[in-house]
Amino acid sequence: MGTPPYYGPDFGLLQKQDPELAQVLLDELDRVRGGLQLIASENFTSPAVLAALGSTLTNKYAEGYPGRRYYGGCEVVDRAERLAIQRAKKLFNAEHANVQPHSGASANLAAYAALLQPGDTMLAMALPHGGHLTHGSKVNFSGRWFDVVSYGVRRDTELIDYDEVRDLALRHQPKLIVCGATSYPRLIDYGAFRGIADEVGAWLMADVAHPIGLMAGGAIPSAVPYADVVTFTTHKALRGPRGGAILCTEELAKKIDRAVFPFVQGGPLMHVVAAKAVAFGEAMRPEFADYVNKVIVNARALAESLTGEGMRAVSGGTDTHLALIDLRDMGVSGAEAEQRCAAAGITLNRNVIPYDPEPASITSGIRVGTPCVTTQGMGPQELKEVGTLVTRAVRHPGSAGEVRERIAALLAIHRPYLSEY
Ligand code: DSN
Repeated sequence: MGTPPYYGPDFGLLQKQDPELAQVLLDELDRVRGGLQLIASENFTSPAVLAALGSTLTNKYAEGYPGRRYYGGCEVVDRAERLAIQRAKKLFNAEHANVQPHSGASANLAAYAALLQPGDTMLAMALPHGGHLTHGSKVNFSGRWFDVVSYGVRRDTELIDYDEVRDLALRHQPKLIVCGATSYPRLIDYGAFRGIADEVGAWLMADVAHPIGLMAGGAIPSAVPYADVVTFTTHKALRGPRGGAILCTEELAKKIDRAVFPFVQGGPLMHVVAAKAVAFGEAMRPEFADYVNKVIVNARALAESLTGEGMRAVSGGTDTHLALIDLRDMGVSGAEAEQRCAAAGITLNRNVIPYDPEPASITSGIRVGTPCVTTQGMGPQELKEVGTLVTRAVRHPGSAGEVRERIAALLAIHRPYLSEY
C-alpha cells in the first residue's frame, strides 16, 4: 500500500476520539441548516476554503515573510503566502498586500502602528453611528492610545456629512483619517475622504471589512485607488476564512509589514493564509461577481419588504449587503426583536441606530444582511418573503411556530452545505 497523497479532515476519527466535541460541530451545522442566517458580517465558506483551513499547514511556525522567515522548513508554506499575496494584489489592483493579520481588529491595530504614535490625533466614524470599536471607542485600545475625534451621520439624512468631516479635519488636523463602517447601509465616497485628507495632510485609511467582497466582485466602487491603507476581513461577503488583511501603497509596504510582524503579531496562521489564497482565487471568478451583485439585489429586496411591512430603514434603504432597521415606531427594542427572531428560527443582531436613545445592550434597531442567504441560492422573491417573516416574528411573538414552518420550507430548497456550491 502506498502513502495516501493527502491527509485532511476526518470527521469519523474526530467522532471516535472526541465525541463530545464532534457533537458541537454537528450541532452547529444543524443550527445553520435549521434557521435563517441574516447576520450581515457572516457567510458560508466554500468546502475548498474549509479544506485549506483543516489542513496540516496549521502546524507550521513561519514568523517573518516568504523568503525571510525566522524558522526553517518554510519553503512550502511560503508558496501559500505568495499565492495569497499575488491574488490579493491582482484582485484588488493593489500595490502591496499583507495577508497575515489574524482579524480585522489586528489589521487596524497594525495600520495604526504603522502610521501613528500614541497620543496622535485621528478622525474616524463614531461607533454609535456605524463605526467600529477599533475606530476610537473608549473601551478599545484605539480610544485609549490615540486622541480620537469622531464624525457621525446627519440626523435628517442619516448619511455621512462630508462637510462636517472636512470641518473637523481642518479644526483638529488629524494625522490619520479613517473611513469605513460596520452598519452603514450606503456607499461611502472615498474620493471625498481623499480630498479632505489631502487638504489637511493626513493619511487616509479605509476599513472596508464589510464591503470588501462587493468591491472584489466589482459591484461597488473600490476604496483602493483612494486610500493609503485599506484594511479588511476575509470572512464577510468575501466568503473566505475568518481573518484580516491589509492593502497599501508601495510607499507604506515596509511600514505595514513591520507593524503586522513583529510589532503586533508573532507567527502567522498558515492554514488561514492558505484559505485566504483559496478565497481570493474564488473571488476572481465570474460566478463571484454574479454572487455579490445578487447580494445587493437581495438586500434591497429585503429592505423594501421590511419597509413595506411598516418598519423603517435607516437612510431609507441600502446600496450594499445590509440594512439597518429602526424599530422605535413598533415599540419593540432591538434586543427584544433579536430574541423574538431567534425563537422563530431567524438569526440577526440588535444594532444601535444613529442617535439611538438606548444603550448598545438594548438598542432601537436590528441589522440584517444577505451574504449567507445569497450563498444559499435565495433570490429577491425569497427575500421578499423573508422580510414578511422577520416582521411577523418581531410584531407577533406568538406566531414563532408558524414562521419557523415557513422558514423550514425555504430551507428545504436552499440548504447550506447541502446544495451545490
Ligand atoms: N463584528 C463585526 C460586525 O458584525 O460587523 C465587525 O467587526
